[in-house]
Amino acid sequence: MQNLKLKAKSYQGIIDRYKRYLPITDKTPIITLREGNTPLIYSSYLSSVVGKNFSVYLKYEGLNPTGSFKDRGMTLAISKACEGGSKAVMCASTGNTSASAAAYAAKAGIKCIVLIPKGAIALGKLSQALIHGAKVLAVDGNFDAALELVREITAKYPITLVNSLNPYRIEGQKTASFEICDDLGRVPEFQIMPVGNAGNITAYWKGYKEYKAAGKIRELPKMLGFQAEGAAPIVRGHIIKNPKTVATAIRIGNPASWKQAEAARDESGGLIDMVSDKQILQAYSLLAKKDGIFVEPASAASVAGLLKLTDKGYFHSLPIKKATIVCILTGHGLKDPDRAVNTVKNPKVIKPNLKSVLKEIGY
Ligand code: AN7
Repeated sequence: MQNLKLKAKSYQGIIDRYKRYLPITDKTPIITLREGNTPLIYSSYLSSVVGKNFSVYLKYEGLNPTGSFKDRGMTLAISKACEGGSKAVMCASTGNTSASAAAYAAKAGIKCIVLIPKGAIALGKLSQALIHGAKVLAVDGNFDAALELVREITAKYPITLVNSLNPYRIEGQKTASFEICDDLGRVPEFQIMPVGNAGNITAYWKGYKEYKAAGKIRELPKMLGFQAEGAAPIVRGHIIKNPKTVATAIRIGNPASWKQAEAARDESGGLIDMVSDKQILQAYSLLAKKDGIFVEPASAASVAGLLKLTDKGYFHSLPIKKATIVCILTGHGLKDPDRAVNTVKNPKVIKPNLKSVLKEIGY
């Protein structure tokens, strides 16, 4: 395929880097946009908030080609779909999956169909699915209803499902755990992440377990997942019919990988808890102001969770003296610029002269 024409030894994406851990063969056409290899950024601010001897790192997945972690799973799902001769893929999406599916399907030259919940996805994500040429249909219902339809259609027609029910999505996404361990040179003690449809927590946990089995790491991290209060089926123990949260990416009431998320929580000795929209937006602003990192609201759920656990004394209640905590920042802030503008004051309009500017900036 195209990427193999590139002889340079530059980074070639997650399939190339981690092929020995992935279900690919010499015959798999590799459809890549050079996803992965995202930075793990130390946060001195958050480390100081948690306390002495705690190091907090941020895995900035918003820097993937389409601006979210979905690209890791999509490169493999689309490559395998092409290997199998598929001519069309389909997904339901709160936005990021559709943006990623549309981009990778475009690269592969196959058809992409996406069902989105009407009026409930961020503008940046919608614009991505549209401009990449996907057939976008807005369902007058929520994500869960859209996913149900996609499951039915892809079971009956020759269209490949590329939601995280597709095992190749999970396989691709697990490479983020590998990167974290490779970058740190060890496993972190804790990993904190948002939970929506629960594919990503399933993928990370699989990745850590495989790295341990391969002798790359000695221990496993505790998996700490956070849902939004108005969309917290796993925390509450029942399906939420009308999920509500400003974090539209995780506005999901019946996660497809519910059981796997509980397994990751229980096997790791971790937890799945929830944060309010207010806590999410506070963390969202804090990340932008203190760390210079712009994420979408759903991603801020991990840092909101970190702050909630810190307030509750969770980390200090454990029999550990020092620890590394990794927060996953799943998507870029530019996906949802309206939210940013609505969270702060709009710029003040002034006269176009020196005096007016100097007065406003205090010089
Ligand atoms: C930024 O795009 O479900 O728990 O359809 O976009 O694996 O679902 C997005 C989910 C976290 C939750 N952060 O991950 C979709 C979709 C962001 C997201 C999640 C999503 P999962």
